[in-house]
Amino acid sequence: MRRLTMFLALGMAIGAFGQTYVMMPDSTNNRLVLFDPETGIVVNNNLFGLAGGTPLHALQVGNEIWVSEQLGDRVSRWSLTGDFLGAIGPSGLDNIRGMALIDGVLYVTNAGTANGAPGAAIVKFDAGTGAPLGSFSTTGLAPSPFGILRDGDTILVSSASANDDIHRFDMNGASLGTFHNSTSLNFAEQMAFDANGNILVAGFSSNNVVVLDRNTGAVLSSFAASGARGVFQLGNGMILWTNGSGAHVYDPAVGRSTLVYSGGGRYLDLLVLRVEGDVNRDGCVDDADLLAVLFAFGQSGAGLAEDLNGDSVVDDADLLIVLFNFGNGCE
Ligand SMILES: [Ca+2]
Ligand SMILES: [Ca+2]
Ligand SMILES: [Ca+2]
Ligand SMILES: [Ca+2]
Repeated sequence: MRRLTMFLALGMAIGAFGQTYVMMPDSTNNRLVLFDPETGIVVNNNLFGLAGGTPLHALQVGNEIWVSEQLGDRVSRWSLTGDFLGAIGPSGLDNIRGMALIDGVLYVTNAGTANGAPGAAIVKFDAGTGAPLGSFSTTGLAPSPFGILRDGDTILVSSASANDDIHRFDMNGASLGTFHNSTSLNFAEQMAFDANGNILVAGFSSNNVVVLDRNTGAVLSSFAASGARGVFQLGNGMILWTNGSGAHVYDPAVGRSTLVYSGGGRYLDLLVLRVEGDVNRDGCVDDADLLAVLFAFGQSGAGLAEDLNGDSVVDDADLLIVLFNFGNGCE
């Protein structure tokens, strides 16, 4: 009984820290959906409405959410509460899919040549200003690029058509060779690291999710996943994956998937919401945050965690932010 009580208390405590979510654009209902990163359970089936244009991949960029629109030929920018802030494109983009944010640079997979776009390529933008930073071609290597995954100082690019299913590039776009190309995986969409550091890939036409050895690219395992598009490793060891029917949780222990959300399933990515005044980012504004500000009081410089209003000095303004938000996010 005591053990059960402790378990419940722990569960509630974890719930209090639930500021991290998995987000997914629903391309049928044009809205952003949130899942629990531990269990894959839907937390919010409509955080806010999207503009349409087949929203495919939502990425957090600072305090904004950027969404690739495959048919809209643009990356739309949204506040965390769903205010439309503008867009990158359609100039220079056509038929875009998955994206990645790497060291302040937005990488966008592009397939078409309309709007002055470069065809099969990765198009880069400054994630701070949105300014274009050029592109590199993936023609003949990842002929219809669909997803990007950073792996150390390299990037993997998945492709809807071989060869290759997945090709490796350096950060400047130079080819580093085939990562994976076989009939076990066809029309590769989203890639993600699994709990062991290997690479999950959604196979849209091979109707599966495969696990590839991070070093060799060899298939380690796979499971059936009809028309798979998105994939994400959950904290509980199960796999969240998506397709045109919605989102599913695969349990490796029983070898079965369960539908957890109905809609137009697309790519999955993390959304981390910060509670205002939460200096130590444990999801709760309490005396620990107050003490942190007091200890740092008077310090100046860029990027201080205790500088809550971002004016490069820790002073009474930051203290007031903690006090005004005291107790927020706490059970
Ligand atoms: Ca287009
Ligand atoms: Ca293949
Ligand atoms: Ca805190
Ligand atoms: Ca300050």
